[in-house]
Amino acid sequence: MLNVVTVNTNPYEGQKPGTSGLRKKVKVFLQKNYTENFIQSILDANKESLEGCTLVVGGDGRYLVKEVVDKIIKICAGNGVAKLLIGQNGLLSTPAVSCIIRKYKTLGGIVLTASHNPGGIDNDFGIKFNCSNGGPAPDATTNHIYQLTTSIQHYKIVPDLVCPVDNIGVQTFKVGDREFVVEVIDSVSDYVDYMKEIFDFPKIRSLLQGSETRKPFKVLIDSMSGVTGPYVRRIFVSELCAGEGSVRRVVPLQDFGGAHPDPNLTYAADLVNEVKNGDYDFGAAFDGDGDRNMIIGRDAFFVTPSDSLAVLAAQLHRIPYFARVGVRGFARSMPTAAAVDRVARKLGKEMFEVPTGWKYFGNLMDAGRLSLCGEESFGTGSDHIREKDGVWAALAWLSVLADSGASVEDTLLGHWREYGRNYFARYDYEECAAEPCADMMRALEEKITAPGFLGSSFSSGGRTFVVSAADNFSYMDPIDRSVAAGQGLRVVFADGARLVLRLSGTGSAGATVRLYAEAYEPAEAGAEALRRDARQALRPLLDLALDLTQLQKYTGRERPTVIT
Ligand code: G16
Repeated sequence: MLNVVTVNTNPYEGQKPGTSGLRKKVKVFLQKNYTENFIQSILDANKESLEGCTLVVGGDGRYLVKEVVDKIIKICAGNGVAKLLIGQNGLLSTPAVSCIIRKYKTLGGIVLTASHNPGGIDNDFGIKFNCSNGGPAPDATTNHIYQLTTSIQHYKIVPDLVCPVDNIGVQTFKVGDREFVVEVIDSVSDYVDYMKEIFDFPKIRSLLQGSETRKPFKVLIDSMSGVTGPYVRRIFVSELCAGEGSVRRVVPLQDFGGAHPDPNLTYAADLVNEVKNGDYDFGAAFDGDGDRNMIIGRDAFFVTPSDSLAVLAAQLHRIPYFARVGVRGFARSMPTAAAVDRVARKLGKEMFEVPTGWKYFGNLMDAGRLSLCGEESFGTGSDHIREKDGVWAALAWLSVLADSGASVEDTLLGHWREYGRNYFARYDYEECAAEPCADMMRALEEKITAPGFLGSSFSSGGRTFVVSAADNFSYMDPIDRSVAAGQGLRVVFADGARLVLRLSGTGSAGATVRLYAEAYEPAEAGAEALRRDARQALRPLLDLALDLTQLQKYTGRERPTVIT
């Protein structure tokens, strides 16, 4: 029989979950009791339902995942949890956690990831709690967890419990007079089974393989050494028979091979180059924990996440899941370009604009009002689970292309011809000094909310921009009426152009400033206007943004760290 030990501890400052869980440098998590405090606080926040419950545990394979899985097992055993479902070797993608929580109706899950942030001993780690709907905990829960971290005095643990997670199978332990079960599950199976229900795999397979009358459709799928590797191999190589040459970086590595596992044109540049220089019709990349995606077409034709969302919204009927369950509303995060809004209008669907953070979509989905949503930060997903889902997005695109027979580029051109084009760019200034950035936000908020700002006009690059709205975005959840205020400064212009400035909630050090710019070109503007280089099209707006925000002065940065 194993015994529960109560260990005295002291609170740490700063254990406040950000946009998506607690993300800090690995070395912060390595401090004595730091990780234990946070895990105990997650469990305490669920105190009422803990006795006899089941939780899902898994992570993206980065440095420290296995050690923290071990701590979670021991602390859960000490706190009356009845059962843990753990991915083999501690590996589960974020969408897979969501899928498994929902499938087995567990109390929730603990996800170990810092998502797209780099891994390794000198980089980032993260812990996130997902609720019984499979989605990231809402603000009320994360605030509660945070409150508990500020006063924690002890945690409960079963130090002598030894439970390896290398092999699939059930292990049962006697803890005091209770039974504690750990089931190590195949990381991939539940998720893949679900994808096979959602999509028509034989149809995608025949697209990829070609036929007597059609060339094979060649894909290159990049897991960026993150957790999606095993999922991608099982789906694209074993199920869709795309061939080993159609996948890359499919072995999860603790440090993602030293790369930044963020699927965008900067960090997935080698995929982009391979697709550009090779004979590929389609490319996709996913981030460390598998919830983000980037889609490119032949010659590395880039699909912005905002456009990807709009195209899928317009073509959801081509996906068996939606043909079966129907299509409800659409949603996007506030800084995401409004391309999908136009689709919603045309199809007569409800449209929601929420703050940045996938957690804001969950209530709408649970209430049956939201089918498809996305974010400019390379997140796309649907109500099939409660997380964004990278592999799902790639399969959704392939389903659309298999059904329409069009290329990626033609799909986009057709979409712009019908709806017009929302040019979009985001400038990130990473790890800046926090104080001047806070000053910058304050100064800009004062400026844009001052009397006279509304209606004022600015000239830039030969264009005139007239302010039609300006505020610090605030959102009231239509379901539970909770309010999230201070979600980003936005300036909207009369021609539909928009500027947004906010501080990231996922960085692990200093402040990361995000500047978003969007300009709308109507369909009537003609082919040339719809096919411009995005940065060129946005130049006047971006120059105006730098002037308005005084970004370079406050951050001391000449140029952004990343442009997407
Ligand atoms: C998380 C959230 C997303 C959010 C993104 C960026 O993504 O789940 O909803 O858009 O962070 O947030 P921020 O702009 O505050 O850095 P992930 O992929 O990191 O979990």
